[in-house]
Amino acid sequence: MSVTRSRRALRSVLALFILIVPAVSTAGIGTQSKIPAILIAPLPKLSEKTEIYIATEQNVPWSGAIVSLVFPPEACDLLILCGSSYTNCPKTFTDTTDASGKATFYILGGGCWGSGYDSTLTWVHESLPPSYLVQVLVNNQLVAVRGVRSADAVYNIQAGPLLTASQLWRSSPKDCPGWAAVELNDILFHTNPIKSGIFSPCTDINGDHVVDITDALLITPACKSGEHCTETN
Ligand SMILES: [Ca+2]
Repeated sequence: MSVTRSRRALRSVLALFILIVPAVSTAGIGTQSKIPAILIAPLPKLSEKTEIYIATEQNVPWSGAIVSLVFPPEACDLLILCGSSYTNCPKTFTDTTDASGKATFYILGGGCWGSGYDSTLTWVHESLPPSYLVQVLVNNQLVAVRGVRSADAVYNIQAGPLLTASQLWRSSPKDCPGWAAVELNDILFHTNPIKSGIFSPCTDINGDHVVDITDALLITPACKSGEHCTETN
């Protein structure tokens, strides 16, 4: 394989240190807003999207709000975000909420980033510093941070273990494009948590702190089709 996957995301089950991500200001958006983990896929199908619901402070759908997802340099470097140059970091994706208050993102890539989960609007039980996570902005105001999930969770195409945190940080060169692929090892990786219901951050695809059939359905298209994609030079 000519391109490396070594810039693949952190298997951040590995605790550098566990901290509670400080509450990000949610001034301006309603408490019923819903911001799941950010889902990326090599070739996103209809189900493989990140759908963010923004409510006003009166908790009615906010139409016309500009929602931006900013992948900071740490996430941008270590995840694979296909379709543009690997040197293009940080990366920002933007959408405007529709009449039902929803902004929808189809982001090409692979990897798992962050150990946390969504607790209402706060992202908790996170091993990464908040500044490493995807910043969620509404009308240019930071309202949340989130981890990233994908069907493509396993680094090694061989039957190897997940990378340790130290390996990951060392093996994240910034000088070549990355390759994301959903392969047998990814399916095996996700199968055990889904069958057992034992919590695994990288298989909690929607970030609701439960690993169940909902997560399985979100990654089924990618697992069935064996998708892949690449970053460019
Ligand atoms: Ca879940």
